[in-house]
Amino acid sequence: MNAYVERVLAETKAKNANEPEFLQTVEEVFKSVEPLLDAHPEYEDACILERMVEPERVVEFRVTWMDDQLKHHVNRGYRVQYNASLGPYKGGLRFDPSVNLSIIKFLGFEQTFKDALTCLPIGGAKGGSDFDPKGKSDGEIMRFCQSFMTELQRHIGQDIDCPAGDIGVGGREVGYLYGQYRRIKGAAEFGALSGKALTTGGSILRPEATGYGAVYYLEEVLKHDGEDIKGKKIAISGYGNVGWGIMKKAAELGAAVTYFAGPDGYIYDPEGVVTEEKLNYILEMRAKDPMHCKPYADKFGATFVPGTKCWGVKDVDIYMPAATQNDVNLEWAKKIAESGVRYYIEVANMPTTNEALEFLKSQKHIIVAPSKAVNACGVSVSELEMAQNAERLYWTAEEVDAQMHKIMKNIYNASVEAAERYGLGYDLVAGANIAGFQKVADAMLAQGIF
Ligand code: 2IT
Repeated sequence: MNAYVERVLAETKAKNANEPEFLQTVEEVFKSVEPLLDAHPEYEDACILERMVEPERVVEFRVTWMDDQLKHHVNRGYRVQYNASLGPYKGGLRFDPSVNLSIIKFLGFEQTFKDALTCLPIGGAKGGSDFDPKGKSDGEIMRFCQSFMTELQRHIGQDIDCPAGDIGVGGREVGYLYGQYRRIKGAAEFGALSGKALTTGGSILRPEATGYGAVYYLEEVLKHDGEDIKGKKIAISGYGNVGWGIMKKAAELGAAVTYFAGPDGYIYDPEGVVTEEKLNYILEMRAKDPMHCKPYADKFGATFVPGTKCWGVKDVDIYMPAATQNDVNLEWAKKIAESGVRYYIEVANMPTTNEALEFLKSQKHIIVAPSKAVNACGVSVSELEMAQNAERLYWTAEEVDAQMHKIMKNIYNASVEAAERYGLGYDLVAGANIAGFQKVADAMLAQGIF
């Protein structure tokens, strides 16, 4: 291992021993940029790695809110403003009981390099709360969002930090957050939040963007292999906003998601989630109860397999984990390798443990694509939303979609080129890490030591 990486990893582990997710992503990224560090000793001179493991700012705050029975509750809120050397901090908010500082730091770190890959002027950030939105009434969600924003508003702004959604935060939550921001600031500052409704400065195609972009990236990978997406079958995990976008775009291009997994088990629908009725039902089912996908099988006569994941099924061409972090561990990775499926396209942020990722990359018959490239279209359309807000205009779907295609192609090409430049062959994972890292590191150098 490169001595500089080794030293900074050891220091980071010692300092952040109780942050496993953060350490996981730091190790994954730093190990894969070793060839870049070997070629650029100036990064070590300027303490680039030491600076990259320290977010520019961590904000942690109390969120008190009242439930429908007028009982008080206290949650913890976070905003990690990771790195703004490329533009205002940008990244989502996650509301989920699993949220803690390690998870928000890992997401902020990943977001920094993802946002760099988009080649748009945005820095990296992430935030959220351990608040559990499941089973809460609309009024409870609204009061929580208002209380959360009452504190967060002092740290964000269109030129400072623009949060958006992530797990547990969708259009409804962004609407409540923006409303509170606007009331406190006394100004219609649309660019302070993205993922807003179309009537409130939102961008067309933002809800679809992450899933569509993942499929656009997949098309580039298939093209490289002389393959076409038409007729391909896909297994995914997760059927939230991102999974739904994948289903919809795949159907439009003549492919089909035939397996999807949720918290209660997985669905096998041999015909695929391809009709408008099925696609709409996914949204309805999720809004009603995000913990169970079984109702889909009951409604459409599909197969439901309880209590397990669909990794390892053989009758698909592509796997796309689109649920949450560490969905695929070494055990699942071995099943994936045995299945003979060629394409493993990460979509959720860090869906693969480091040992599983290394194992999958070592399998010659599998092409692995990394989430920070594959899922970057979501934040890209968020940035296009900021651009529309800044010029006080709305773009058409055609304009936004053309940009989405361009951005995803650029990300794919930049990753391929970066890997080739360092003699790594067709390594999309290392290529994306190197291309994103180099952009951030060079901007940091150019702005001097701080
Ligand atoms: O992980 C992500 O890129 C997001 N949750 C979207 C971030 C954004 O600012 O749209």
